[in-house]
Amino acid sequence: MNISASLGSSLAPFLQDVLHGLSQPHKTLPCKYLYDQRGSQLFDQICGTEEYYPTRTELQIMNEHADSMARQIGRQAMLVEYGSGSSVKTQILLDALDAPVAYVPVDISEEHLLQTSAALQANYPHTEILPVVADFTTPFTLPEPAEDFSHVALYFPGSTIGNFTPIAAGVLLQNMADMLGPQGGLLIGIDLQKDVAVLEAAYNDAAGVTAEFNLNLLRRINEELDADFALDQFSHSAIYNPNQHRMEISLVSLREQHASVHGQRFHFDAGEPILTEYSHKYTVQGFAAFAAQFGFALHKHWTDQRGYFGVLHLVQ
Ligand code: AVI
Repeated sequence: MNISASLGSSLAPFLQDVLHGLSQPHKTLPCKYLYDQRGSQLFDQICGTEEYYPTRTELQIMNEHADSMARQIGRQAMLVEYGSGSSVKTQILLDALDAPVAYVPVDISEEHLLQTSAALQANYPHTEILPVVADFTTPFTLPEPAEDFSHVALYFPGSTIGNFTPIAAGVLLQNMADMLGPQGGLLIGIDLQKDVAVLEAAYNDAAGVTAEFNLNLLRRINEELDADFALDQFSHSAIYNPNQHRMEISLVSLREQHASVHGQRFHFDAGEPILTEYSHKYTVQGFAAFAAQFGFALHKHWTDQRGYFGVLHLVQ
């Protein structure tokens, strides 16, 4: 990969973010870069591990309560989904909704988005599928469906909000509130606080898939940013911080060492962590109180029997 040729193109922000993150007193790398093609495959594998409960629990909640959710959302909505991926959970919702006018999947990965959208349009001929290639963390314009719709229903599943810092989550909720307007609603999946052993097992699966997912970030930096991290000299760590109610996921340097990224040399102490991801865990009432700061009111929520995961409908 020719870095100089790529500067000024889409690689430049990645390089800048990596150099910036590794220059901080507490080294950090933005978690959005975990999801290259290999990282996305590994994340899908994580979802299938015995220990990682969120995906299957949320799916179970959707299967059980989609009719009730659809009633709360109401008729003739324009359903917008952030970070739609392969839209699996959305199809459960689309099947339950009463005359949805349009479905707008929003994702940064164009190829995957367009493929999924074409397949969905064939399955839902009466709902206009209007894909938008965008980074939903910054404001973007919604498309206009051909038919009139009564309101926008925003769907944000997967507890992806948990990977944002509280400040970034607040910015996102404010952008959502601005986009939704007074009639709109937000259906959001959040991972709930629970036994620490359950949480830590979910991010330290026995097969080592989460560790590989985390280390893949260094492999990606080596490959794309002309870096020389010794992958076997960093180890995966995922620990629950009970004060901040979050999993803190990092790569820990196994010895004192150096690594260069695009000609810039970084020093690592033995045991020094590079923070790669937060995964915040909430209570339903705690999240509702947080969202209330941005004009949202909790309308209804659904959870599983163990109370592991919540899907909340919040209205403006
Ligand atoms: C995508 N996100 C909600 C996952 C989570 O649980 O925070 C990412 C993940 N990281 C390691 N395992 C899963």
